[in-house]
Amino acid sequence: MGAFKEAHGGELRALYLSQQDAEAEKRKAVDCVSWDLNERQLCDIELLLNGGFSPLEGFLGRKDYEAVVRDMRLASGVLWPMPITLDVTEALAKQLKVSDTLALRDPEGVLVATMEVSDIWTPDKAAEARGVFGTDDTAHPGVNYLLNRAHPVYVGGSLRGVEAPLHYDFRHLRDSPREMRDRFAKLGWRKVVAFQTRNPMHRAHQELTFRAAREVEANLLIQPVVGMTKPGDIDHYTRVRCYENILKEYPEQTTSLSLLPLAMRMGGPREAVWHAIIRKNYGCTHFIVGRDHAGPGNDSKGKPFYGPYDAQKLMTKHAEELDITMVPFQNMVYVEDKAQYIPEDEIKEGQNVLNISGTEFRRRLQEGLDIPDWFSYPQVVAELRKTHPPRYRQGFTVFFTGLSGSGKSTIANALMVKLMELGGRRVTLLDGDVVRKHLSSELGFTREHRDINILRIGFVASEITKNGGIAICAPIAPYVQTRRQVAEMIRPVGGFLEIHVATPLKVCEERDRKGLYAKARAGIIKEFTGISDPYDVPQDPDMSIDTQIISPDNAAHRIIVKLESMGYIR
Ligand code: PPS
Repeated sequence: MGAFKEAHGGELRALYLSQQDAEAEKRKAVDCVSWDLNERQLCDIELLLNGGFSPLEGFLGRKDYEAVVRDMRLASGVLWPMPITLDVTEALAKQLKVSDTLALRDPEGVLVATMEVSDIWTPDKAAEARGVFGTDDTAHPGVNYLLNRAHPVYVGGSLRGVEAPLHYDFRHLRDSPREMRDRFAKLGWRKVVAFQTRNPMHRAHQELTFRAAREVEANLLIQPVVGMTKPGDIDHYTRVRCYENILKEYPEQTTSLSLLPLAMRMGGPREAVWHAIIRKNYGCTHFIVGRDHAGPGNDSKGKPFYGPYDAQKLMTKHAEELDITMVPFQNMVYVEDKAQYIPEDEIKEGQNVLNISGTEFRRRLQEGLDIPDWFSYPQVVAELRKTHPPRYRQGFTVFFTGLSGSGKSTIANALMVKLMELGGRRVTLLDGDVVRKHLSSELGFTREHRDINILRIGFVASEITKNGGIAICAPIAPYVQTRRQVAEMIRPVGGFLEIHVATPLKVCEERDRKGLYAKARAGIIKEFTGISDPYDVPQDPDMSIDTQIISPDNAAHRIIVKLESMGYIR
């Protein structure tokens, strides 16, 4: 007890320089080594600089980092659960030494802060993952980021803030901890309970937050995360419009909405403690911790990473040290006979409980099915439907892969014509030959060039898909890794179907329509797919077509039926 309170002393440690000093710092930084902050680092630095991560005074140095990973404390003993580190490339690390000044810039080159480098080291990331997240399973989004996306070297040191990262969206809803505290003071809000969320809010959340505020006789701050959340979450633009709608459902003058530019790690219990400290810095007195707070979902064996109430347990363990009080909550469920939401543990025997899981909710949105009023507010659902239309109004990509001469182009053309006959969406055919003429004319057939070619096709297809159109792609796309990258680009923005045109090499070679196989065998064409360059056979395509057995017209028809069964056309 005490250490944490003393460290904060109720005071914020914003790290911005005065305007005059900031100007001088900008001039000085011109001669310094620069690092362009990525999306996550920009989120972190914003909260470091504005005091959201108080008492931190910069990205962690090595001693603090090791203590945080091991004991959930800074080297001074102050409770701090999440390592906030600056990860950089080896190339940048080589240009730096301790006590240098590092200029930290946004992607446009604007100087956000300078760092007095105190430590440069290569962390044991797997040990960090196990210490912080309790696992090194990359099914955990925080672990996956750490092991597969974060750069290999950490640089620590104190920060001098020059200019806050810029936001153009929802500026009226963004507050620094100082501004938030001032607002509470102005409104006379002495007790404030904060609610953290990364999802749209429905009736259950409204009821839960309303109850929490009533229980502790406090005002309510809805403070959703708009930095980085779990991959696949609903985008924050849509969510904020939903929150603005739900705000109208609270009694006037009781509730406030403010956005938090936090990059979540989905760290469950440790993350809950971190969230609470941040809210304390924002001037809140209470913090709601519900079921499975900041939960990352299931591990690669299908088991939850953390127990549903582990976060509450860890918060309780450190309650004495935290200068903010937890308001624990059970899952809220709808009891039909009472037409009311109540906490799960208050259900009496024989009561009829209704529930729609997250997965079921998404399915109903996808298929344009009914979402009942007891579950959500019609204005919230309408907002979600705007950006998440049912599948038959979403864009999609049909991606053919197969050997040269396998029949991809013929089937792709037949499919295009059938889709145009059906109408409703615009169709673009990105055939191998067409793409090589218009998009990739300078490329050859080395592995590197093929990858660039396929990724270009993927990029164009993902843009078409995102904007509600249909992209039909028909390259050879011989490498599994690149095909996977394309699928990952497109799936978040619409439908993606991989079709393997599985005509055997022998047949393609016998047909040899363009005479290329003969030339390849003669060694005139080098690196020819199937002859002198590999083709990775798709292991799990959405459909496999052998043109020896089935005509192009029939193949296109089968694809149409498949698209119908998936709900993309009707
Ligand atoms: S890739 O691998 O996906 O980038 O290839 P793609 O863009 O589909 O281009 C394949 C067409 O280019 C012709 N061609 C070759 N194919 C494979 N390997 C080599 N070395 C090669 N050189 C030229 C060939 O005609 C392919 O056309 P399709 O329509 O597939 O028969």
